Amino acid sequence: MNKQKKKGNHMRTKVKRTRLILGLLSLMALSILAITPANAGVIASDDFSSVGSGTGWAAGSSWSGGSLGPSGFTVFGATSFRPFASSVTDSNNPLYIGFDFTRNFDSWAGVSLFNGSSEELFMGRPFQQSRYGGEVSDPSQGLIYLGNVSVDTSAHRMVTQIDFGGGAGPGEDRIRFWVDNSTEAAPDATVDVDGSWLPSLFTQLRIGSNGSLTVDNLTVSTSFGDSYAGVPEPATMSLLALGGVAALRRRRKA
Ligand SMILES: [Ca+2]
Repeated sequence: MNKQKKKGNHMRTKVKRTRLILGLLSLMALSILAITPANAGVIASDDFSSVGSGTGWAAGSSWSGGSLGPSGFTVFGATSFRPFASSVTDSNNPLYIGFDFTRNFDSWAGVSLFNGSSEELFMGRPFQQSRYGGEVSDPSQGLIYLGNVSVDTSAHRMVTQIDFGGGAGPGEDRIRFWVDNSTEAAPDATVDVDGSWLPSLFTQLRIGSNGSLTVDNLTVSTSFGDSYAGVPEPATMSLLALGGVAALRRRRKA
């Protein structure tokens, strides 16, 4: 009697385990499905996992003048450029640029959008500023905007949006800026700029600092979510897949 009861309990545990694994598998499938369409608006990204990693960059290009490490790409008193595969234009509207940002030493540090050799928008720690923000380049006067987060040596997630034609005045663009802030409706800074200050296309990105700057999980996209969260690293995707395979194996054995 006791033995049979035990067997029954064992069967029920088995059924429960199979149900649990099936549940986990469907959750995994759902998360992969959720990741795929969310990345549809990604124009360029780099997880800095290896030299030449990332998508949306000119064929054969890579960041130079810096070093790759576990926390990203670091420049030290240097600038590093990488051209886009094709020009990023105002047809990608609004345009979001997101990255992990860690700086050191008392100097400027930032990621900049360039049109050819002309720097157009700087994002990070503008020269001598005590808070993070950005600077719109202009031959006569730079326009600096700042968020609420004070400059330190911790890692921060920064997102900048260019809303082409979204400014209050005629022909004005609007720039919105978030630091460690995942609420799109409440940016840390909002500024309108004359549309003639910002070009309608960008050809390359620059990572630069007069001190040290580490950047990771860089994402240029047309969605706040993609640029805030960053694109999952291939390692994460492989782990998800491995988890699925392992669960299947366990299920077959059971
Ligand atoms: Ca990385």
